[in-house]
Amino acid sequence: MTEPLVGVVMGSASDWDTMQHCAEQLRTFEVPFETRVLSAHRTPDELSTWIRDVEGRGAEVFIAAAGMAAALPGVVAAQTTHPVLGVPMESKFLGGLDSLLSMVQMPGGIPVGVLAVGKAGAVNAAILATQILGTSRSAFATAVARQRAAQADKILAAPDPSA
Ligand code: RP5
Repeated sequence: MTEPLVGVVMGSASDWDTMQHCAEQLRTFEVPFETRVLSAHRTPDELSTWIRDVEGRGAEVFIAAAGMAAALPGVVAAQTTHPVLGVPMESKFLGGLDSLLSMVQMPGGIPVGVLAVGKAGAVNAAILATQILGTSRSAFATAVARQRAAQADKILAAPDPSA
């Protein structure tokens, strides 16, 4: 079995509806990854154990998704020197602005790269993780470039919405 290059963690199983799009994008790029539901608040010890474990098995990038008081990416970043990408989940009462602000205001010295709220962020986190891996693995860089070209072709094939 291929060991994961990306560790994808989410604070609750309720985040999967959104994060399945991240997993799907990683699969499209054939990036080996592993997903876990682990919470900074509800399962802090198990989260630390998993970070060490998945790093030991080769993970080079982390994607962490959480909603509300979204501490998860920051807590992951505090425990690894690999890049951590945060995906703010849309939340019931504050629409995800709470998640976004919780993630983006990291103190200097412990960075988290924060993506858009919701599905766009989930997909973009997967693309950005693949781009990071692509700096040392040309197959991943090529996969991203191909998708970018296909995306442009699709738009340019139907440029007039009134036609
Ligand atoms: C966060 O709280 C999770 O990431 C989730 O987005 C949110 C709500 O969690 P549940 O109450 O649905 O488990 O920790």
